[in-house]
Amino acid sequence: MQNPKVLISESDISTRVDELAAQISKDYANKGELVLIGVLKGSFIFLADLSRRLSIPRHIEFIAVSSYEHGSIRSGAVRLVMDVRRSIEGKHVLVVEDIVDTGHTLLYLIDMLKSRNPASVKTCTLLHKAHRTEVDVEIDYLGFNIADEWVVGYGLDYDEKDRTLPYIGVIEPEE
Ligand code: PRP
Ligand code: 7HP
Repeated sequence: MQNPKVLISESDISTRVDELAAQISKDYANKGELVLIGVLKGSFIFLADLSRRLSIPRHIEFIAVSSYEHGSIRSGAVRLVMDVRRSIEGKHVLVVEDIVDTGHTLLYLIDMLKSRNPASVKTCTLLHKAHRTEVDVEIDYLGFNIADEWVVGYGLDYDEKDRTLPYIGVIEPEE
């Protein structure tokens, strides 16, 4: 089988992750411990790389959600599947996503986390399909805007395949 076509190379990802980590480290300097919440599964590689490049105190948590689907169509409804393990009350929180597509997942998470009285909730995503986003969701730190194509690699999958590719590639989904 052919490998997906390179959209964003390994070195371009690395350069951008460096830049994001530098900006986040600057913005959160002297604000105490930052709680990074990775959204499973897709964010696991991005979160690992980003978190290791920060120069501020940080704590890692994971959360998992599931989108309700009718066939291949997502309804926009999101359900919590796995919660964080520690309270975020009074903490600065940064939600880390691999991709914002319709925006429903991130909007659900922001609302849910804000209801727990954290000091702040901000968002960081490696990729954003801005043309597909259906809701008003704030992205505070963005890696790359991309077109409406199905991307895989660096944590992202197509039917659980290609998550561990070192670059972001484009595939043609089968019907
Ligand atoms: C992907 C991605 C985001 C969500 C974005 O997760 O990791 O969490 O979709 O989509 P949205 O903006 O349209 O809500 P997915 O449900 O594919 O699960 P996975 O991360 O486990 O692959
Ligand atoms: C979710 C998702 N996962 C992998 N690749 C994409 O292009 C995606 N859009 N939304």
